[in-house]
Amino acid sequence: RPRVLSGIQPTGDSMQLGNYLGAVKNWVTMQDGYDAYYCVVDLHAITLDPPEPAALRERTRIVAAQLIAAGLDPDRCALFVQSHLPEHPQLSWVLECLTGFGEANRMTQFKDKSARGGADRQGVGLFTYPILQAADILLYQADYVPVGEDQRQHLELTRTLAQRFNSRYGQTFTVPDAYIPKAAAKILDLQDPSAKMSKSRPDAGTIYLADDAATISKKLKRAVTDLDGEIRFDEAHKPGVSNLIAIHAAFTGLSIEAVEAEFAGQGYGRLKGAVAESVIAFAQPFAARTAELLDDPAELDRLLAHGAAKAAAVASVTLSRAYEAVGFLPPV
Ligand code: AQP
Repeated sequence: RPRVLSGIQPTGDSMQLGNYLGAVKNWVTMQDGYDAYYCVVDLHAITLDPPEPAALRERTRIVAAQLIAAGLDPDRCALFVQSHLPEHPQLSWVLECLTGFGEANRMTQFKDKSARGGADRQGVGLFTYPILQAADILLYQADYVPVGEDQRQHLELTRTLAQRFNSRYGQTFTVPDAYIPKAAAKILDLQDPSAKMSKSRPDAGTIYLADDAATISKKLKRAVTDLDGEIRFDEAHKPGVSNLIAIHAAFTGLSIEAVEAEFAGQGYGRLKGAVAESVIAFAQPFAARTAELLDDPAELDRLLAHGAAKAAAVASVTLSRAYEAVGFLPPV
């Protein structure tokens, strides 16, 4: 079976709609037919505004619970926490030494995220995190990486580093392909449809899967649209309306064309109301299941330990091969 690996950061108190539609929904589908590894990437979560230690621990459990509530089954996939596997930073170091400074500097997420903070918020970790991400992926010899469109450039870097390592030290890593959904690959901020929806942007433009029904309705009611009043999918000229159509289509399973047809000639208010209903129909049972899982943190931790053991079986083999290829003296 082909292998897949992907990760999500435990930043914020809940995953947002874009995380689910752009990535996690595919993770759930890919448990069948793929050898699937999914990781809560907590090492990445301290790259920008490191959270309070207790909050980071809590958020790690929340994301893990949300992933299970979304449909991941710890028996059918390996669901684990990145910091439980020391192999991730151990491989990352080697890949850092293979990465050009200019190459890392071209990463647009680094530019976006560092532009948002002051100089004191820009640690070296924010600069090198795409390389740690490459290690996350290459350790598992992943064939596919199911991610949203925003991660395409990082995946390209991963492919480049795998090829560079293989040509310098001999065939060691599988060169992975991105697996990006055709629809909903990039969910946009409701208040600023020129930006992607993100946990680290202001709350009003981001729907969290933990938001209650009233909050979801309010955020959607206030979503920025345009002045021509026509419900039509046109990402270039009508990004706000197209975003609402894409969200509705993804949650109802309808095609974009079917949504356009359903709302032809109607006002934006009607569309927003319907999107709110389809999001809430998913979010309410999802929140209830998440709460149940969080009620028993010991069981959740046990599931994550089980996932870490499955991940370690693969990661330790890859790391030993890579270290040996580089020429590090093996421990006896
Ligand atoms: N707006 C989006 N549309 C589609 N996919 C998205 N993803 C994130 N935002 C969108 C996908 O979600 C997965 C996990 O993302 P992450 O939390 O690890 O990091 P991120 O991409 O940086 O997500 P956020 O929400 O924007 O978090 P912050 O603000 O903390 O950095 C990835 O596969 C990503 O493509």
